[in-house]
Amino acid sequence: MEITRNTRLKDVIRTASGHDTVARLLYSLGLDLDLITNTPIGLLKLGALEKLSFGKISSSFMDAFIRILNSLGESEFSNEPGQTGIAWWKEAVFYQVYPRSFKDSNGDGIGDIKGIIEKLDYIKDLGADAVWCSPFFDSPNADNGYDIRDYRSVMAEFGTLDDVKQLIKECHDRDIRLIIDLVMNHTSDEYEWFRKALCGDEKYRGYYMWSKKPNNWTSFFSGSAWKFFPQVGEYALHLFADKQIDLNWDNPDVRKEMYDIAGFWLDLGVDGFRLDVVSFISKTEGLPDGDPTVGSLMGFTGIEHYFHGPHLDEYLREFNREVLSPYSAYTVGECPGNGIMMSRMITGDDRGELSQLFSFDHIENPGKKRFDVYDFDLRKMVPELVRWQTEYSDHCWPTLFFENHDNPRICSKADHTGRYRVQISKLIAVLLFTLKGTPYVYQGGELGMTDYPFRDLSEYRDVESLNYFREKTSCGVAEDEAMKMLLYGSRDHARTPMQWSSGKNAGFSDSAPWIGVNPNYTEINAEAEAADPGSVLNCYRSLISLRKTHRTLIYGSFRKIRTSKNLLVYERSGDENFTVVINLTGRRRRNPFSSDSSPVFSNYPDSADALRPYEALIYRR
Ligand code: TEU
Ligand code: CA
Repeated sequence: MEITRNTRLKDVIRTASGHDTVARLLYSLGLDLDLITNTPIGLLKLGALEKLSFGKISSSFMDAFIRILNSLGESEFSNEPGQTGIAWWKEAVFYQVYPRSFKDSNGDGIGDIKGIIEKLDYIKDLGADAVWCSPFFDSPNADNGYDIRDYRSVMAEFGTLDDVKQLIKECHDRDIRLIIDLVMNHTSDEYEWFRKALCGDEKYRGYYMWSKKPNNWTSFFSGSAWKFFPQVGEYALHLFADKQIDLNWDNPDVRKEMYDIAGFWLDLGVDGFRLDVVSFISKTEGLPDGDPTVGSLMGFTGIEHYFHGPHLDEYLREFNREVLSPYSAYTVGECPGNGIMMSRMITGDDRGELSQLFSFDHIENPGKKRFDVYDFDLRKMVPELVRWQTEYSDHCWPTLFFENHDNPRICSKADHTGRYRVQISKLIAVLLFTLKGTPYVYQGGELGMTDYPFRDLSEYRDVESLNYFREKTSCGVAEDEAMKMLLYGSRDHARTPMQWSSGKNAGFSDSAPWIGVNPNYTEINAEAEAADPGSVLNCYRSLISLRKTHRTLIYGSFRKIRTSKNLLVYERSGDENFTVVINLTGRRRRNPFSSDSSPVFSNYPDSADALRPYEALIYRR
């Protein structure tokens, strides 16, 4: 179906690309898709949006928008219900390790592979079945290992290839699966391929994306996405730091290299991959300029040309056929900005692409971006969360996560006063382990670790934060205001050392860690929490075990029960029935179920008739 200004909105959102693009557009304006599905607005023609937007949507934006809608190809999808197949990764609880900040085994202040091995029993005791380990490959660390200099060797600071082989073995000895983090969209500028390209080697030049005249795309880490290399007199594309150069996936040799690399690690025994920004690998041919309005709404100019590029599905299918399926490897793709319907194309069980993906819209409130100074409102994430529970289709399986190494701590984000740290952390655990999908716990989330009280720019380490500060202040933002933005959005909050004990450096290392330890480690740490029955850690343990002993919490159907917007109430049904009642606010609310029966779980130590701030209850019938 060709989309024009005369297409009615309700027809636009019948296509996968139309649905997701309109939903994303509304989301960035702080609105919800229900606006179109549940009201006569759906009857309006696309062109009418221009007039209704009070100048927010320009005519050139509408042109770009229509072009995007029509360029996304494979659009129609069917809503056929199906049978959800079983798989180990649907039943597993994943635990994400960020090696640099997890455990230092040799006293140099930097976490390492041997440190992870030391703590595998801790991960096992938590109840996790699988580990996702962030990159440990050789890297100059422009972006903490997401800039890979050699895909087949290990960062010296982290250990050796033998250490990783040992890690694989020790995981498997404990029945823990291990997936590793493959960064296939870009390489370090210090990688052999790029160095050869700079020396004029034609073969390797073709591995990257060049231009004599850069387009207007911006980098995720501030400024232009192009860097000039005088050696060759041209600019190379880098969507991230200028030491992370984008690979040219349209070159079959590049794809072959990547499949070989994946095969190398699968031969060593890893169980699969988390694929870094894998949805960005295919870019619109000719690398045309991005639309400025789309750019300012999304925060990044050019994104419509690669967030689900023209050959993405084709390349993922090829990757799967060539290397993943022969090993039955599991994959979870990082797909920022990919909406629910297009995600079905990537993860549908009959599509032969990826097992699962991470999409991030629920992590930020509608209309907000990570560096905005605001308190995250849990209520506003509900429509998005519920949609992935009900509309993602029986042929797909959601991931469940609220934290990772790129986001501030959720308990701080939702309440910067810290007053309800314990309740919010446990509320999040209830969502992780009672919603449908595969839970991903990020290291320290199970302790209710918080954001770090950064005061000085010198305490930050992340290239994104440092560049952001420089960009903002050079554009006239006052320094203290820019500092406040970092305090709300920096990825470094998630990267402070894991708090193991109340001992020196939180038990992370014998010497000063590479980034500050949160001063609250004396109270918030694994050792103290293990001994406290009411701790966040013990809540995680008991909810994981609840989930494991009741398959209804894994495969049972999901139904949202309508109450007020301040509560999230849902049911998981199968052999049994679980009802989950969550107060999403910091105020007392009436409990619609209080007289029914007593809950099997509460995030408060005692019971009460009314729902207390952020109270979360699980009932079993
Ligand atoms: O992140 C990609 C990504 O788009 C974001 O999550 C990003 O960190 C930020 O939100 C942009 O505003 C992945 C990795 O998870 C991240 O650590 C890397 O820095 C990035 O790719 C580049 O490899
Ligand atoms: Ca170390």
